[in-house]
Amino acid sequence: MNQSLTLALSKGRIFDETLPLLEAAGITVSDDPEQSRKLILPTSDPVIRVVIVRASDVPTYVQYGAADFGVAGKDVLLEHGGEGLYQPVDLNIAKCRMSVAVSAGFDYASAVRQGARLRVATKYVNVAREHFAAKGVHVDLIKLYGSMELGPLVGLSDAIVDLVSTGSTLRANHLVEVEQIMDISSRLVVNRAALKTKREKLQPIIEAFERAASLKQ
Ligand code: PRT
Ligand code: MG
Repeated sequence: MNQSLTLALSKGRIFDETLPLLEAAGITVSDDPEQSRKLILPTSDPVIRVVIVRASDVPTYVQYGAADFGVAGKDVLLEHGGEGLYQPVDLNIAKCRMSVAVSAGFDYASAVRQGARLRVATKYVNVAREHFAAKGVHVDLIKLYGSMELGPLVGLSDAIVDLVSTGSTLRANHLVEVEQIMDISSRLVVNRAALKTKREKLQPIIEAFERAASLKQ
């Protein structure tokens, strides 16, 4: 039985914060994806390799079995839907929150109270739709792929739904966080078929990740 494993990671914070978890499982990656242009990185374990993909593509690679497992933010998983994915561990890494923000001068509370139709720009249309529907606020959602912070500044939208960690991006753009929707962290995602066919190789890694993550709480 082929027990080789492919792990999908995005470069940047997810790669950086997954390295210590891999080390806890006895696996090291010597290439740095920020330096190297390689998209497939070998590891110290000859049967385990890492593929570098866009953060929002991790669930797709794992869903179709092009990668056996991966690490993805809850934000990304909620938009993807999680189909075909087993999500055994909250890794407690790449933490932030999903929030609603508006321009410093915008009176969000009274706009919501008056039942005005709010224009909301976001990459996270599913989360945003559910959040405002639950509050009974009517919204026009404008899908963006990045730089959401610009939306209210140029009159594209009244509000944005985006990830916030330190708050410095909002401050630098004169935006104010008016609602926190949910806490975000990254999860381990495993292809459902691989979990069965490659359990022998996967299980110890999942357990090592679980132990290392529980120490991070
Ligand atoms: O950057 P790229 O377009 O390639 O993809 P991506 O933004 O999806 O990937 P990446 O690597 O930036 O983020 C991967 C995951 O990290 C996300 O899916 C989140 O789960 C998690 N994460 C944690 C964050 C942040 N913190 C974060 N601060 N993702 C993005 N941000 C951005 C945020 O969108 C905003 O523009 O950082 C800015 C806010 O940061 P502060 O510190 O100024 O508040
Ligand atoms: Mg980013």
